Amino acid sequence: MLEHTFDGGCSTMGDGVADTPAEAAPQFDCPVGADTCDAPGLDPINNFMDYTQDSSMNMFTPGQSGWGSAGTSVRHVAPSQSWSLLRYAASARRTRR
Ligand SMILES: [Ca+2]
Repeated sequence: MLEHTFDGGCSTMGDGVADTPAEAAPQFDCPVGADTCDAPGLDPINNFMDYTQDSSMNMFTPGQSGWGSAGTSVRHVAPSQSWSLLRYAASARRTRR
């Protein structure tokens, strides 16, 4: 399943997706330029699998897309964990009709 971008923290495994920059912990709001790990890349605050506000989230990486469409990936996320993702999934479903 697709993990959150902060899963694994700064470890080399991170979230298990090669092209998402590691981050130490979830980011909230929209901390542009945040960089919580020494590994290359700023924290992926624009990624749907982080916890930033909806207006900041606008992408999955190509590696994450390999897990399937957003609609199938987000079903693995518990409702209590990310309302933003669920709202995104709902809007994606509406768009698809
Ligand atoms: Ca970094």
